[in-house]
Order: sequence, then structure tokens, then C-alpha cells
Amino acid sequence: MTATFASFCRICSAFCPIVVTVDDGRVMKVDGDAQAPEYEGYTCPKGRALPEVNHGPGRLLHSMKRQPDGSFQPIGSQAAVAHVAAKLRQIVQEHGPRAVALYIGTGTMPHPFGVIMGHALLQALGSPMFFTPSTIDKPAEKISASLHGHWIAGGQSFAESDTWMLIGANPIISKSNGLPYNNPGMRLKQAVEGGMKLIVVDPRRSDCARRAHVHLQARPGEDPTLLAGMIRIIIAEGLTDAAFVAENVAGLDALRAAVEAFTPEYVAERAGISQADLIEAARTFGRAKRGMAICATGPSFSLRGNLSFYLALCLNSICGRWAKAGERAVYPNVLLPAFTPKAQALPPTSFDGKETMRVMGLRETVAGMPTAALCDEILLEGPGQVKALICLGANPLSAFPDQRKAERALGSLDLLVSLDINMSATASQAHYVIAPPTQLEQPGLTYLAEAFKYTGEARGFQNYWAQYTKPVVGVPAGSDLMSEHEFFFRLAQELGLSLTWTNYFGLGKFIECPTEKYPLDMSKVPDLDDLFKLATTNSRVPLDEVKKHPRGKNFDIDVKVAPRDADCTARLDVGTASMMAELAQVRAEDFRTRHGNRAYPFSLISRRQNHVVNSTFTDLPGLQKTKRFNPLHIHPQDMAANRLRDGSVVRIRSKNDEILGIAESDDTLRPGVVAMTHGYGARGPAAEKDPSLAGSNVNLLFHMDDYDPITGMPRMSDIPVAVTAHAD
Ligand SMILES: Nc1nc2c(c(=O)[nH]1)N[C@H]1C(S)=C(S)[C@@H](COP(=O)(O)OP(=O)(O)OC[C@H]3O[C@@H](n4cnc5c(=O)[nH]c(N)nc54)[C@H](O)[C@@H]3O)O[C@H]1N2
Ligand SMILES: Nc1nc2c(c(=O)[nH]1)N[C@H]1C(S)=C(S)[C@@H](COP(=O)(O)OP(=O)(O)OC[C@H]3O[C@@H](n4cnc5c(=O)[nH]c(N)nc54)[C@H](O)[C@@H]3O)O[C@H]1N2
Ligand code: SF4
Ligand SMILES: [Mo]
Repeated sequence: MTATFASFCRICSAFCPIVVTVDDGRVMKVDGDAQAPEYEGYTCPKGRALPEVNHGPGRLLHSMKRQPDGSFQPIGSQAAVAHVAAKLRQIVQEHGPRAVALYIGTGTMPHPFGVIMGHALLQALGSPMFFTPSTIDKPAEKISASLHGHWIAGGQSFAESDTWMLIGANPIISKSNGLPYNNPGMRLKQAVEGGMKLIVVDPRRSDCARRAHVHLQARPGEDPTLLAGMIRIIIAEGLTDAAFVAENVAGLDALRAAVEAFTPEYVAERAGISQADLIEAARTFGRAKRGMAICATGPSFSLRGNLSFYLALCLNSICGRWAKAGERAVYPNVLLPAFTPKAQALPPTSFDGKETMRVMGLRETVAGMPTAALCDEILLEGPGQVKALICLGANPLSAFPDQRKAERALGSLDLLVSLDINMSATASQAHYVIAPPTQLEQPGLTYLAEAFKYTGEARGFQNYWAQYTKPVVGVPAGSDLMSEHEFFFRLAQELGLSLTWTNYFGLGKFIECPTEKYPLDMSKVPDLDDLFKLATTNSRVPLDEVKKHPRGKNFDIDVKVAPRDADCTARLDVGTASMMAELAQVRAEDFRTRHGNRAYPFSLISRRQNHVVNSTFTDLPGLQKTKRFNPLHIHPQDMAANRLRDGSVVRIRSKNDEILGIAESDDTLRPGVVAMTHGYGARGPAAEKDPSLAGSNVNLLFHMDDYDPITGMPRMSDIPVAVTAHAD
């Protein structure tokens, strides 16, 4: 019998409302829910592919145990828990709790509560080794906010702004930093048609750049130069918000002095843009009444992420682009606790965390444990060495920079466990693979999209949207699956540990509401609905009220930003000494020699695609209909100069390694810049010889020796490469 159910897609943080057609327990079709007012029925190809995610041939229906010959045999999920527990007990006895690490990836988007349970298990074990991709993604968001200070009421709303600036962000596709999550393409289109002037900094005419009033198609990696140049013009032309600065900002003189040498002539030559465009961008931003500058992975990956993100915050602060008293709060919380945002600064704080790494001179920071150090922590022998790694919705073998090192590290572990719905590259190396139900087989809550606001500016919903969904189908007949949270809970039971559930409402020093801790009853496995209740114990809108609206609802919450406290003297700092010193280093660089690199004449940049999320779906036939590989995008001019045609096999060489790729002409690129999406590229002789089979792994080209000293993040964009026709 065919029936339809309202639900929402949880592949990425847009959480688009959907209507799922189910026939006899099978998901037949997924459409956008046209009745959900905030989304206009929007979905992307990934959401519409959920039927195949659920029932496709790659779907794991049983947990697996690796055999001595490397093959896999199904194992009962509870038996797998017992095996893993026994091994963990032995490892902890021999090496101590720090030998056990957990890495959670983007496959936890549908199941954030599994992450909280996994974290609780690590805490009960006494291990600090909790890693997330945030530290190989945009750790600069949190570092820069620590250096600059945080505006408690948050940024200005997109909907009411007359300018907006995206720096290495393409949220129409990524639904990440920069635009509201609900149908971002439509939000941007409506805003631009309503008169908003968009500024985009991207070496590529990205989906967002197509709507730009000014597109600064700069050389990759020149974001600090460009931002310093814009700040210089804004200060020189008196376009700052003097009243806001006088009350809330410190360090303007230091900033003015530091940007002085970034003249329009210098910036234009160095970034490879026109002076007129730079000046137009600065004037557009400075003269506007409202609107923010937002950085994302582009500048984060080009090695000076902390500085770029910091300068973007400075730009926002000198122009007074933070929510003011009396305005409607942009993020008032629905499923998170009630909170009255204040129009005042939380001053800069230290970004240092507690834990010291044994490698790379790194330590924990406000952004978390440095994931870039994890492979070395596994490989370096001695006390504290990581011996067991649990990967939750994560595929480090495909996603980590320097794939050969990742391969060596994962291969040397005493215990590797992967919780994944597919046999990912990482799962294929694991000792145990735990198969969980899919998102459509589990209940869901939009909680995470709200909590994203704690991680950076212009993140998360910019409305008052919340939705709860029941599972829309049962698990397949004959399957033996275990939910992510259940796996960690049962592990704790086997190990005789008691777990405490923790709700955090903030990050670093900015804690919006007090942390809540709830000891769990270890005699009974909680289901997800129990955990939803725990997480929303003090939510502004009661969970039961949210549940009354199965198609989701924009809760009409009118919370106004409160004025600053009468005795508040806190200021945002736009002149932090370490950042000003780094800017001076940038200015002292010999950029002409770097740009004229003859051995590696191209700059290879990162980019994302609509039909995959990192490595997820790179092997889903329905989403890889036209090609099963990730082309190397090259400007037609560069194609011609190198005698390449569409489909030519090319050799891409960096100082670290060499891969084969398939050339594809792309006139949206700046000449001299090539782009490749990550997450593709099976290993093995056949796949490595023929990139058309499964694509190319761009992470082989990265090297860990070139890394940010605070976050450990290696250079992941603006990689110098040579591209030549493959001899074969
Ligand atoms: N070259 C290069 N490298 C990069 C990046 C880049 O831009 N360029 N980006 C970096 C960034 S920003 C990030 S965040 C990391 C991502 O790094 P990871 O998160 O480690 O990698 P993903 O490929 O996203 O892995 C997600 C896994 O989750 C699984 N999964 C999907 N749905 C579910 C589910 O419902 N349940 C469970 N349990 N598993 C599920 C998928 O099958 C997949 O194996 O990669 C980083 N690496
Ligand atoms: N469809 C889809 N959505 C996703 C993902 C996905 O893989 N696919 N991944 C998810 C994840 S894990 C993340 S972290 C977010 C990331 O979300 P975004 O940060 O928005 O990532 P991209 O879409 O790659 O946009 C980054 C842009 O930076 C540009 N760029 C590259 N190098 C530079 C540089 O040096 N300077 C500047 N100014 N620009 C540069 C690229 O051309 C690209 O257009 O997306 C999330 N959403
Ligand atoms: S944008 Fe696509 S993947 Fe993300 S939630 Fe919406 S339908 Fe799902
Ligand atoms: Mo990411």
C-alpha cells in the first residue's frame, strides 16, 4: 500500500522538509515539501536520492567483522559490541585511556545524538581523544572569535541587509556558512532582486558569484591581502561606524597602522584584480547600512585561515555589523533554551584548550583537538599512543589530507571500528563495521541546525524553524542494525561504565546557557525519542509543541536584542598583536616569486559539488549517472596551452605526490587556477591507473609539513601543482 509521510532530509544541515512516498515498507520517492513555507519545496539531488541510499546495493544490513584474509563476514551487532568492548578493555589496561580515540565525521548530521553518546563514553573512559572534522574544516572560526571577541547578540540578519560579502564560501551549494539554510539560492536571488549588493571573493565564478555586484576573482590564498586592502579604504574614506567603534571596539589604531601598506595598487597587483573593483567592493560594503562579511573553507584551506577570518570579523566590527539593541534577535532559539541576546561584546579570551598533543607542537584549542595531528598520534610510539580508533559517520581514509599517511596510520591500529551505512574506504580497513539504521528509519529533530550558531557567524537557521520527524519506514526485513547512540551505550554497559548525558549551549568561553548534565540509567538502552527529550529539557518551545507540527513550523518568537549592561566595558579587539604581526609577515612575503613558480605553475583549489557530500555518494549510481569521477577543472585557455581536451587524462603533480585526473574545461575559473573536488578516488592498481573508474584522490597531493601552527591545519587549497598530459 502506498502512503506519503512528511519528514525532513538530514544529509546536510539545510534539513529540507520532504514528503516521502512509501510502498510496502520501501521508500519509493522523496520530494520537497511544497507546503513547508520556509523552503518553497526545495530539495537537492542528494535528498531526492534517499530511496537509493535506503535500498541501494551498497547499503549495509549487518555489522561486519574483518577476517584474517581481509574479507568481511556478517556478525551480530550485539556480538560485535562484545568483541569491541573486550578489545577496548585490553587496550586501556595496557596503554591507558588516551589510547582510545573517537573521530566523528559529517555522516553524523542525521544523528548528532550518537555523537553526544560517543563523547559521553570517552569521558567515562577518561580519554580526551575526541576529534571532529571541524579542525580540518574551519577551525579559524573559533580561533578568530577568541582573538577578536564575540558579540553576544550575534551578527546582523541576512534578510534585512543591503550588502553581503562571501569570502571563499559557496552556500548555494554547500548550505554552510554565509546564507540562511532554507533554500539559500532562493534567499539570495530574492535579496539581490530586492537591491542587496553581493560581494564575492572567489577564484571561481561560483554559483554565488553569479549573483555578485562585485566578484573579486582574486588569486587563491590572497584573502588576507584583499581584506586588509578593503579595511584600509574603509578607514581612509571614513566609512566606519564611528559611534559603534567608540563604544564597542578597541585596537583601531593598531589596525589602521597594520593595513597602511596594503594600498590599492599593491593589493590589486598581488591579488590579481583591478583597483576599481577593489575600491567598489570596499565602498559598497562600507557605505551600506547593514550586512556582514563571512569566510568559509576557501580562505580556511589556504593556510592563513586565522588571519582571514580575523580580518573579516574586523571588517564587520569597524562597520558596526552586529545586532543592535531593540532589533529582532536573529537566533532566539526554539529547541535550545530561551535566551535574551545582549548588544554587547564578550572580550577576547585565550583559545588554548587543556590537552597537549605529542606531535607537531600542537595542543587542543577552542576549535577542539587538532584532527590534523591524529595520524601522527597513531603512528608515534610511546606512552599516550593511540591504539584504537572509532569512526562515527566518518571516512578519514578519503577525507584526511596526506592520504598515504592516513593509510599507514589506520593500518597500524590495534582496533579500528567504523559506524557507517556503507562499506566506505575507511570501513574496508576496519576490524569491525557497525551497521546503523538510515535517517529515514530513525526519528529526527532540527536541533543541530540551531546549535550550529555556536560555531561561527551566519551559520544555522535565520528563522525560528523547528521540525520533528518520526521514522518513515521500518528497518529492512532480515537486517540486524544498531543505532549510533545505542552502540556507544551498549559498549558502556559491556565495560561496566556509567554515562552522563551533557547538553552544551555554547562554545569556548561563550556559554549562552548553563551546561546541563543528566546521569543515564544504565539498565535500559534509551531510544532516540528519550534523548530528544533530554536534549530539550529546557527548550524555549516545548518538544511536544514542536511535535504537533509534523511539517515543521516557523515559530513566531519575537525576542528583541537587549541593550548592553550599564557597567559593561567589554570591547571587541580589532588590533590583536599576533594578528597584526601575521599581517606584517604577509606584507613581507615575496609574492612575485611565489606567483611565478615555474615548477608548479598552477594553483589547485578546493570546491564542492551538489551531488556529493565529501566522500558520501561518490559511489551512488543514481547520483553518478553521467560520470563516476571528479574531473580536474581547467580554464579553456590553459587547456589549449597544454594541448588538452575534455576527457584528456592528465598527470597532476605536487611536491608531495602525483595523481592522474580527467581534464574538464571550465571557464568559470581564473586562468592558472585548477579545481578538484575531494572525496573520490579508490585505491588499488586498477583505479589508480584509470581515474574514470572511481575518480582521483586529491588528498594524495597534500602534505602535512605546511601547516598552521595553532590549528595544525595543512594547506588544503592553493596547492602549487604541475598539470601535464598523461603520456599514455
Ligand atoms: N581535499 C580536501 N579534503 C577535505 C576537504 C576538502 O574540501 N578538500 N574537506 C574537509 C572537510 S571540510 C571535512 S568536514 C572533512 C569530512 O571528513 P569526513 O566526515 O571524515 O568524511 P565524509 O566523506 O564526509 O564521511 C562521511 C561518512 O559518513 C557516512 N554516512 C553517511 N550517512 C550516514 C549515516 O546516516 N550514518 C552513519 N553512521 N554514517 C553515515 C558516509 O557513508 C561516509 O563514509 O573532509 C575534509 N577533507
Ligand atoms: N553539496 C555539498 N554540500 C556540502 C559539502 C559537500 O561536499 N557537498 N560539504 C559540507 C562541508 S563538510 C563543508 S565544510 C561545507 C563547506 O562549504 P563552503 O565553504 O561553502 O565550500 P565550497 O562550496 O567548496 O566553497 C568554497 C569556495 O571557496 C573557493 N576557494 C578555494 N580556494 C580559495 C581561496 O584561497 N580563497 C577564496 N576566497 N576562495 C577560495 C572555491 O572556489 C569555492 O567556491 O559544505 C558542506 N556542504
Ligand atoms: S540541501 Fe539536499 S542534502 Fe541538504 S538537506 Fe536539503 S535535500 Fe538534503
Ligand atoms: Mo567540513
